[in-house]
Amino acid sequence: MPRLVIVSNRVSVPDAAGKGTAGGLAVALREAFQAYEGLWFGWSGKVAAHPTSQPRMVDKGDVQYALMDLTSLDRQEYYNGFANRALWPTMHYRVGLSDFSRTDYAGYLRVNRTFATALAKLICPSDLVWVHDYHLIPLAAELRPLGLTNLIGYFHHIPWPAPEVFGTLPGSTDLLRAIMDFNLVGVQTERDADNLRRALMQELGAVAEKVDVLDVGGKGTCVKSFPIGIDASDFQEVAARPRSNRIVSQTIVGLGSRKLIIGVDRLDYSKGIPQRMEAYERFLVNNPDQRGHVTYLQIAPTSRSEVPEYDTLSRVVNETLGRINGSLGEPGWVPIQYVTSTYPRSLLAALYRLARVALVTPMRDGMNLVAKEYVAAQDPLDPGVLILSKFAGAAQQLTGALIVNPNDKFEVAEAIREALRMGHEERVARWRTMIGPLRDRDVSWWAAAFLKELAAQ
Ligand code: ADQ
Repeated sequence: MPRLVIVSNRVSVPDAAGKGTAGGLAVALREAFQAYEGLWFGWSGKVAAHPTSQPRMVDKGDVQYALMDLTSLDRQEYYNGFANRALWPTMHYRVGLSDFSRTDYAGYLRVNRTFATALAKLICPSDLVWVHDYHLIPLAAELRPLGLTNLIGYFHHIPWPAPEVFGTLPGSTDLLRAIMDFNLVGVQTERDADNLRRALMQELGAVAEKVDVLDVGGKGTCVKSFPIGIDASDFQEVAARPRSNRIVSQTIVGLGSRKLIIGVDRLDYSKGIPQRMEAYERFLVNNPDQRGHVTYLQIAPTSRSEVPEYDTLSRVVNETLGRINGSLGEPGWVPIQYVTSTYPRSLLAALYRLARVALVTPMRDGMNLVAKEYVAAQDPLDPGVLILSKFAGAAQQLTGALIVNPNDKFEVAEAIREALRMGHEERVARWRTMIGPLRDRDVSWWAAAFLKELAAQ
């Protein structure tokens, strides 16, 4: 069995109790290490005064962690700058928000080179290397000139946009060239795979050897979709445990006979939180008999607060929330409850299970794990209804959801009404179509499918 080397922007080192962070990627990657001995390389999350060329090594059982610190200039240019202010908006079709700066781009390439130089010293010839996400697109192109001939795979967790959209970003052709240094490129959906293949053909003149294998001047790469999953059985089990948590008990008491609608998202403009609040407002305006009978709980932990667009979003969300609660609320009833805390998985699972409806309405999303977690957390005998954006990768799989266009407030408002009125039989039937595929294509399936394909290249 070859050793597995995972490279991601952030590394999540388990704490003394063996627990790591709760984020989707961290959980997914820890799963990959169940089957392999390995090394996990990336940014420690720390900022140091001087650039580091040697990672700090931490040993935890079968997995070794190699942690690089960044300087504050690196963090500003590579992470907050090119990755989060130029690539992230472009990949999410928000060309107007994309702020390209040549200095940030140079910083992005510099950090990728520093990572490659440090990583190359740790890699053995038989290692399988698996690189994650848009922060590290040039990594293989930096590793190859250092003599690495290993199989190197890349998984892109966010959408790959249409070529016309990606092509608006300066540097996009160089990034496409860099993609060709990976042996396997995994994306979330067939739509993303098609977009990337078309960009490679149009911009680099790539020739399709087979449907998913492209060649540019003798260099071949395979582009395929591997929809990421969750640990569905574990989520089901955690959600079914008796609820002893204070927050859950308080939520139950606070709800009384009201139905709960839930939204759980990082505070990010791709998630469509203000638009969702306005759709809920439209629902309350159109259905005055429902006022006082529903509560919408939006959980939205702050993210990327150093990026100005996220500050603006936070302000817009607070204003929208205040306006709706002020104009439609009544003494004893607040239409929208809003919290920004991060919660443990068990608490999130219990809240999902309490909710009759989940509103998962991103404007664009690679996959969206919250949609999958909500379905897995439901009581099989009395499941809730998922309202899901057609622009989330998850919509390709969760076809039992009420699929909506998040840009259309009236359509989302109508879906909320339909979800709240949906009969028991239909709720169970819809849920059953989703839970089977969720369990079959869970996170272990995802990691194993990608690594099997990589090893076969
Ligand atoms: P994200 O954009 O972060 O992930 P998502 O897939 O929904 O989006 O994953 C978020 C994770 O964070 C979920 O596991 C959720 O439970 C957790 N989370 C959210 N709010 C939380 C809170 N308040 N407390 C604790 N945990 C919370 C990116 C892409 C997605 C893709 C994933 C994985 O943008 O499209 O699905 O990577 O590939």
